[in-house]
Amino acid sequence: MKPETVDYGLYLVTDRGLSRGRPTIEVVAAAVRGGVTVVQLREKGAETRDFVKEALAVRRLLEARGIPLIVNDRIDVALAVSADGVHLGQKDMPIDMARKILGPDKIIGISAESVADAVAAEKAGADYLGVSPIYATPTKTDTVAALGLEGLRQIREAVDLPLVGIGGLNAGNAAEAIRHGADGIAVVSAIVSADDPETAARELSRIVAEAKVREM
Ligand code: TZP
Ligand code: MG
Repeated sequence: MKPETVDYGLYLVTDRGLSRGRPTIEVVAAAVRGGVTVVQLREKGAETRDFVKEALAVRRLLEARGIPLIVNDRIDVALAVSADGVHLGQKDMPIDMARKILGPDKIIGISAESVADAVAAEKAGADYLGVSPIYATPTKTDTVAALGLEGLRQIREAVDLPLVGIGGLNAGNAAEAIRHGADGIAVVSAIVSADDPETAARELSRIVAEAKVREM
């Protein structure tokens, strides 16, 4: 999938520990039925063997539906399973090195925690940015202070790259993130921990689509 054709509207980030005992492949399948447009596999504690097995299964599921698979951190895993790209944080592999390894056609997403991060990532050739964190969240506590909607707005004004907001986003605040310049919202718990991930994804997808229409 060409990086420039991606719809970032509803970006699912997995977390098996928050999925209430449901296998990630099942949560992803439900989220896909509900309308997620990108899936990032984020398996912090997983053994490599488990991670590649799961990534292959998820890739098969997504490939058939034209939904891009992004792998968190692990460039090796992304290449091994022919994922569409990787998502890298500020302490992960630098973009220029990642690009050298991955080549021009893979998607490289970068977590931007400030305007300076965003500008640097754009200059270095990132394909999209995760603006992180919009709100404080128990899902990830080793973050900088929440950027808030104003922080998102400032990053929107500083770069042209697609932006996905992440951190504490849910059905109650997704629309305001879109209104403050996000092209999409990235969520973990709002989908993976939901009673019904399919219904949760469908609702978020509708909210994002409606907020985008109002932006146009
Ligand atoms: N990066 C910044 S915040 C975050 C990540 C992976 C976690 C977001 O989780 P949630 O449950 O959607 O708040
Ligand atoms: Mg990382």
